[in-house]
Amino acid sequence: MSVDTKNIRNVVLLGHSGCGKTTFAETMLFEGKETTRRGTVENQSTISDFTDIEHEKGNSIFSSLMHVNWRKCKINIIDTPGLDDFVGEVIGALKVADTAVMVLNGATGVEVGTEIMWEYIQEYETPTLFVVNQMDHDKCDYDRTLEQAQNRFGKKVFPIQYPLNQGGEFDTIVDILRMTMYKFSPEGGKPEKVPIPDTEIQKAQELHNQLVEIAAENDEGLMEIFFDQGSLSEEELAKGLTLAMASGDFCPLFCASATKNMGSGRIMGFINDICPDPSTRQKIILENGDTLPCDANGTPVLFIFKTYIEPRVGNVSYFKVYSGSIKGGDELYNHDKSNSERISQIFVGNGKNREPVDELKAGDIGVTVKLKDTHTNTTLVPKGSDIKIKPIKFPTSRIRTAVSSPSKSDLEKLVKALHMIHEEDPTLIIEQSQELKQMIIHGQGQLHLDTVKHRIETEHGVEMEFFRPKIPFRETITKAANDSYRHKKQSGGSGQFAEVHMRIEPYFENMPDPDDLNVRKKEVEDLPWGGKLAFYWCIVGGSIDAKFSNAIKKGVMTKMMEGPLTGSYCIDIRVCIYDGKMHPVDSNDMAFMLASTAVFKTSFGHAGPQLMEPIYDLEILCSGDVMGDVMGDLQTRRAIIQGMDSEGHYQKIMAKVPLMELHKYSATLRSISQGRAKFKIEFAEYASVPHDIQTRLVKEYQKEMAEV
Ligand SMILES: Nc1nc2c(ncn2[C@@H]2O[C@H](COP(=O)(O)OP(=O)(O)OP(=O)(O)O)[C@@H](O)[C@H]2O)c(=O)[nH]1
Ligand SMILES: [Mg+2]
Repeated sequence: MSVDTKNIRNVVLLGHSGCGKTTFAETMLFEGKETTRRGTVENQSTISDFTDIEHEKGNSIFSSLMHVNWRKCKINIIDTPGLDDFVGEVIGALKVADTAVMVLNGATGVEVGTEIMWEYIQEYETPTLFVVNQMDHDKCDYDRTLEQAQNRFGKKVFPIQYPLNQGGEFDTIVDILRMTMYKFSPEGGKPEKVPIPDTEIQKAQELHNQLVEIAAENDEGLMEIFFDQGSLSEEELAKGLTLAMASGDFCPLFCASATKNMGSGRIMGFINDICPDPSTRQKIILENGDTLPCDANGTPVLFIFKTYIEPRVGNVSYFKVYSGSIKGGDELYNHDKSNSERISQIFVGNGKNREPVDELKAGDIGVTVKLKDTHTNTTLVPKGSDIKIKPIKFPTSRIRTAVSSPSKSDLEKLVKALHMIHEEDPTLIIEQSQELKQMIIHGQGQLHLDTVKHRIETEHGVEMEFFRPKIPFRETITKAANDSYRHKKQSGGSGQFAEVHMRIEPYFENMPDPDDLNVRKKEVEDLPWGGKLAFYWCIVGGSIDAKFSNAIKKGVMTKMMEGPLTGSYCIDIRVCIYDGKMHPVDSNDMAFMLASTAVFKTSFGHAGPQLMEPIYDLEILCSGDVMGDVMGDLQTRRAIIQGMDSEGHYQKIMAKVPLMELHKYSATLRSISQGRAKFKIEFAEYASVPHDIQTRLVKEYQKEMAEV
């Protein structure tokens, strides 16, 4: 039996690494009788973390789909990794979720990971509920955690529950929505409901009244009833709170202990009663900006939000039915690839286990296998429909490394394995850099790339080595220079002859024409690697025939592609060819090309050559106590601080840093901040390399060339 849209709830578990998401998912499944054995992260027995690499690392690395039936609802749960290196998994899951469950660690409160997740929640405008987990932890401090959450995310974080005790003795929660108290036995599970004691009733009632006001505020009808009667019925309260959640004005907060199996039942009850179903969520935005109602009777629209490659099975595709309904055997169309795809079988998932189902309706999340050529971010629709869901925007990379395999024969296997991982993980970018003559992989952090390496070696049996990646420097000049070169070669019969006189100058937009030369023809070219080459033909009196101009330009380009300083691309140069000589028999294109390359190289050396390096905008979010160390480290990286800002308990630092100095930054930042800092980078501009560093780099290049 398929589940109706109004009975579907799609929740994503988010939070800083180690707050207890995977353990919490396990208690939800156990309470919902999806499993009879409550697994633990320590015993590598959770349903969510089922891969070898997750067992080895003790952290979630992939998002995983589970589901549980609770009262009238099917709750799809996606557990995500809290480590920022695996943020691609989080973003894909958030895309299809209708409620975010932000798990806080009651012992550590709001953490950097919480802040980062909150940013993504804002982007997707996902209704959110908070869970203060680890209530049983010795160092748990519920009040501090609530205060931090309210300070950081606003008073919309509202305590639906508060505990009467915490730490080792935690077993009692006051629920101000139900106006009852839950008391757990030491094994957890279903609590006993007891009246709120007299000592607490006033506090509970005050909070309850605030809750009723929140419920009334989002609907005029409810507001009127509230003013007339001073209260709302249970049904009205639920309706109002659903609206408040959907509008983002209300983020209820709950208490739980995932390891002691306390609290998840009530939270699932709330998800069932109050959290929005997929159709009440804001309409879905399509790629063309249109909207699509989540209607089971509409056009079938499937969106693939995640791909996992399973040994012996191949691609396992996770999808959300955005509209219509889907049955095993249905035929849909992939417009990206112009091919049709038969959805042979559909499943619902619980970790690695899949259970076939007949039908999934709008809003539901499912799994299928063996699609021919359909990847993450693809929309499948009936042939003829042009509906396309706005794709997931994965974050840009933060670190890069050059890779190779020690044996040449494994190189092909390495490339294949990397592409398979990219299929699952679009945040891993593979680049065969012609410019740097290296294979470079880009990712989210050292841990991300280390994990890729580990998978390549264990799952694909290919050795992979990391190297320091080269820097895509650029070369340019700072002043004008005039030079000439004569290329002359006599070998037996016909010889080679060409003489070229060249002026080179730094190019800039709208630069005036040279006043001492007679410009005959101007070509200004955008270079494929950025910057420009202006090539001016200023020959008078036919000293060089115009038919050789292309060969001369080609000669310049040859050197522009492998600059004289470090072999890097040259940019922003104006070249004027103003004189030369030719020979009626011995001059040809080749001779002029060689002469031009040679004169360009010489004049470049006389024109104040300058190496340019890529500069990145770096943004760091770190906890205040590690700020000093983070700043100290930046000083060793030639960073220029652009600004500082405080965000809650966190400090934001903006700086410009040369790419050269960002090598291994991810690992260093993690170690100096003990994981309490995150960063992102974005290419900003090219800037001059300081003189001493340029001298060293040029020497290194010359040495390297001499060794070849
Ligand atoms: N005392 C206590 N420990 C908990 C609780 N929930 C989880 N833990 C422990 O905290 C550690 C991390 O738990 P996980 O469930 O793996 O945390 P996570 O949020 O999934 O972590 P990532 O996958 O890295 O994002 C494990 O050792 C758990 O046993 C809790 O309620 N109380
Ligand atoms: Mg986890």
